[in-house]
Amino acid sequence: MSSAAQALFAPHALLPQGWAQDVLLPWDGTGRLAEVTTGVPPPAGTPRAAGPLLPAMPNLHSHAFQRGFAGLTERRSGAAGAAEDSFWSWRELMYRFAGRIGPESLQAVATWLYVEMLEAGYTQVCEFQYVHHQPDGTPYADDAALCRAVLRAAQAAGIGITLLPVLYQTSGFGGQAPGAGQRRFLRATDDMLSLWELLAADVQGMEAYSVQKPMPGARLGLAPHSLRAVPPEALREAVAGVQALDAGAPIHIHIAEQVKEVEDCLAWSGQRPVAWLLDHAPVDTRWCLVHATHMDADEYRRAAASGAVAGLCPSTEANLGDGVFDLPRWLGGGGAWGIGSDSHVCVDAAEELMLLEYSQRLTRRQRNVGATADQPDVASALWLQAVAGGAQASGVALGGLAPGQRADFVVLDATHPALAGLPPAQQLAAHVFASSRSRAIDQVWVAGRPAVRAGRHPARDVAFQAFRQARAALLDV
Ligand code: NGQ
Ligand code: ZN
Repeated sequence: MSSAAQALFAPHALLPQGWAQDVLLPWDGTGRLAEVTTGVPPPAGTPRAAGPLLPAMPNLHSHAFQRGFAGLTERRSGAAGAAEDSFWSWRELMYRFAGRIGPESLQAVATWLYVEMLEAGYTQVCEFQYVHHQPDGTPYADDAALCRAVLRAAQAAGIGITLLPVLYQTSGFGGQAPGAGQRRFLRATDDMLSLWELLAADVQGMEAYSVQKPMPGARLGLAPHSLRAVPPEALREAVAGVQALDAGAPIHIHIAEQVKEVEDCLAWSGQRPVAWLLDHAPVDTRWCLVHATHMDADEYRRAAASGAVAGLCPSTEANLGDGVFDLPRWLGGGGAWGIGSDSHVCVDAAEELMLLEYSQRLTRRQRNVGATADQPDVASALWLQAVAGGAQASGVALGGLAPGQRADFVVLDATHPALAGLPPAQQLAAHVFASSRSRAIDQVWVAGRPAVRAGRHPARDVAFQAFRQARAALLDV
């Protein structure tokens, strides 16, 4: 396979409308698909995908630093029983870890994480970046030091990034003073807008595509952390300020993840969080409502109709004991959704989709809940929906195998024991539901370039060594 390829031929590819045969996928000099033609003979000299070809998956929610302590909180903290361990006690441990991260360690952890993401079929990451300052809360000499660390990591790994610098001001509804564990996150609204302008220049530089060093798209958005952390006036000003600079900038917010958050919001405002947000913010297709786990029927209907993407993080939501999103209700309202790996206890697009579908089956006692009238194969249906919603939340054209979209592909390993000899839709189903946590990915392409071959990213070993050292140093304090 030549890295200078300008087209790929796929005997089987998952197009937005479903599986197609003998698909030719040529792209232009900016790495975007020029056209998608089906039923054509393989052109001489064009590389051929050895397995079923899928659109690559956007990862719509990441806190990169949390990869460094994934797996380290699976231990009961007291004698009183499981009730003592909750999202909120996990958060205390997470804050301790967040207190130690620095620009170099963040870059090392994020680079490794992004290598893992690429190997797992994700080609764009929405990085919800909220650690901004030094451990005592004073800004770094370069106010953008930690945001720039994740931009460098994305560049080193070759993953597209939607950077979402986070606005964080309070510890609870009604303007409660932040705690010591939150001081690295705090920014006045003006400081956020100046940071945003600094980063806008960096991100624009990354967008430049040259034949020597093609870069996948970078995009800058804004993340008001949550209604707990951002008072109404700051939310209004920051969103308006960013949208004056870039009218289409993605806006991501954590919302209604925990029951306590809903109760506190009701006590503060008389409204549930999603209802409050829909009444007080210009929620539309630019918005990503991360988690949105606890909505009543009216909130499901209104939020879906707003055009916002539901940012589902199935493995983290299970890990933290959040609750279960009602996917059929959301789909019934025409809602868009995508997946994020959030705290990175799992970095695998297929596994997230499996967990999402299984949470629905367990609560409804039904099967194939995510399938649609157009797409009865549940893995194909989930994959396509998550790609479309993830692309929308990323603010980047990577919404599947269609002209104008970035040439980002996953080629499955058709020789994997779970897949070998099956028809293509069943190979994807086996990848999602039946590969027993072993990966069935052969290649991943980003903007018309192979980023992963034979399941491996070329920087895997170097990135892993740096990650290992950084994690050991972070834990040894
Ligand atoms: C975060 N994570 O910002 O990392 C949050 C926890 C919070 C998730 N919500 C902190 N999964 O929400 O206050
Ligand atoms: Zn989060």
